[in-house]
Amino acid sequence: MSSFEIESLLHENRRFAPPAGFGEGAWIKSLEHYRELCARAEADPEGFWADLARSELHWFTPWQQVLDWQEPTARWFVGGKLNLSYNCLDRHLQMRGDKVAVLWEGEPGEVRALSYRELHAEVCRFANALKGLGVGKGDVVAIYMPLVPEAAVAMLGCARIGAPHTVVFGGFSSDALRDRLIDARARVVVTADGGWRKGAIIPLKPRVDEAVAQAPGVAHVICLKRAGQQVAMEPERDHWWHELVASQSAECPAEAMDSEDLLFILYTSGTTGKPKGVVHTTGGYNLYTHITSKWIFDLHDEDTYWCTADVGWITGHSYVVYGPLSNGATTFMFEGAPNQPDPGRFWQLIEKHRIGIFYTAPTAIRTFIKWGDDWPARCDLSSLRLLGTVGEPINPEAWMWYYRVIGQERCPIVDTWWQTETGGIMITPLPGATTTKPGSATMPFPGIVADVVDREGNSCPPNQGGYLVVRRPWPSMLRTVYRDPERYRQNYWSQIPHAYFAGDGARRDEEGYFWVMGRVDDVINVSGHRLGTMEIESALVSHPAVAEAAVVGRPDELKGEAIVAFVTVESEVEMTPQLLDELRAHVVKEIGALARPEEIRYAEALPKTRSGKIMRRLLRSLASGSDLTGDTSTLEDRSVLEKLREG
Ligand code: 6R9
Repeated sequence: MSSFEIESLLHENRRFAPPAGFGEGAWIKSLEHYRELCARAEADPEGFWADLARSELHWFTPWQQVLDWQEPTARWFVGGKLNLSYNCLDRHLQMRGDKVAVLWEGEPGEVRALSYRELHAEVCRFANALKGLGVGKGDVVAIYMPLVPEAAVAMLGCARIGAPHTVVFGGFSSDALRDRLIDARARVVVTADGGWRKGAIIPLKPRVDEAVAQAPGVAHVICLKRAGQQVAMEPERDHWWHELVASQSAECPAEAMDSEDLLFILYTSGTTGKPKGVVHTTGGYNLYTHITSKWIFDLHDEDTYWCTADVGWITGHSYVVYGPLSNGATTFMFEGAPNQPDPGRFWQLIEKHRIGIFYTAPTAIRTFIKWGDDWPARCDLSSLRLLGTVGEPINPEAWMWYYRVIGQERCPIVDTWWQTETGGIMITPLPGATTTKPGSATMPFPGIVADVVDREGNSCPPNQGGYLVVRRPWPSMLRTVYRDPERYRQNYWSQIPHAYFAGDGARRDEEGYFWVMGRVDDVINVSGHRLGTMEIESALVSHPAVAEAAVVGRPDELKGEAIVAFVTVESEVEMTPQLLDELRAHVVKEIGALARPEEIRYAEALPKTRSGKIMRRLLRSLASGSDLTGDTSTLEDRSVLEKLREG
């Protein structure tokens, strides 16, 4: 964020109280109610979470200990047994068997509605099919699918039999998929013949074939027929979903899982070249995603709720699938792009399906602004009663547009700050209780002890920027980095004494509102997608022509940040426009289209200190076209700056 933006945020003083009457029908009714919950959690944190776990979830066996905390290792609801798929399905059958659980629209326009009874049956059939392939408790299943109901079926099917899943976003390349299959030691991959995106078909199965050829641990591939594509099927290894489930029973008992059994691994970018496998376990994750869904989105039985995230991201896990279904809500999924066939598609979907709660990303909102007010104006948005955002800081003007044009000044906005690692929303308004300020995620969820601190861990005074931390363990916190406990400790629990280090910069204003500024590490946020600069650098240098690469983010009006890469090439290589295209394509192949550099600049050398460190601060200034302020005296060779400035 530029100093100009920080300056303007400091002067943001518009505020919006919850709409009159909203609190009466809401789960959390007022600021006093919120404060009571916080006070209760403060006085007795374990009692607070235990009461909720008892009243909100079904347990096969109660726990013996609420929390076992040996920094940095947390175990929640120790000894308790439960099943997330049971809490999302079975317990609703009696009261809500015929209620729609998953409502879905494909990009070409077909609609499907699965009731809780139907979803339960599908999940059981799929779970039995997995068992038939020899998958049992602890066997990792990778899911690489379009956004179709079967993606949720596959996740819930895994949870039902205790097979941890690792969902890989369908936009990742076969190389990225392969790396994750190997790291997670996946035994099975669930995919589809393709999925629709922007009027074209994404070739998922061919990418799986490539990846699995280099991931020998994968014994089976299950392929859903979705796009009617011709795909190669490897005998023995590959199975059509519909053939596999056809003969399966629609009953499959939910395994009693230990509260701390591994539920899923989700890979996310960090400060090294290798994505890390964030580990979430069963009990705490179920509780926290359940209660945050309920209180923040104020879910009631008559609501149709739409979170636009893909299940390949944590938002899709927690707030498309598990949180809403645990609450017995109707969750809507849309497979396609917001401008397919025209830029009005989202608003048409809201009108058609009478969506009440809508949760999306600031980058999407900025794109809608660009497309113009006319598209939403043509649709009836009167069903909306609550709006949310996630993924990156929202600039106040985008917030105001969302409030005015989409919410028609009637709907509260919840700006929710959280991460793959936190499992659920951490800092957020509660719609019936919190007065919001555009650009602020406001205050911590009850029971969450967040703070803004300096390097030593001292709280910063109001309006002074610092590091965002969490001081106490919470139920859905990541438990470790898969097969790398040292990286877990190092990354999250050793930067600031006795606190979870989020990697974000923030400040708190005089009223205690949090203003999240963005990453303080080598992670950039492109259209709400997290990417490590090191990952992209590794991809670039894996190309034979590239000698060195440094990647930085440049502020971008639509995407938040855009990727700018600086490279030097091997001495015998000549840089040409073709080679630049090839390098871009190479990054897409290594990681996926979401990592394609917006711009690649090259020179004979990169700016380095005398000790050989690349001066990223200078590269960031170059990338954004701003003046090279600050100290350049440690720079080894000043002339390289001039060459890179021209691009
Ligand atoms: C849920 C999700 C996490 C990073 C996080 C921060 C940024 C997310 C935000 C936000 C400001 C918000 N972020 N929500 N920044 N305001 N409301 O996005 O997870 O993909 O792991 O990204 O996203 O920088 O550290 P993930």
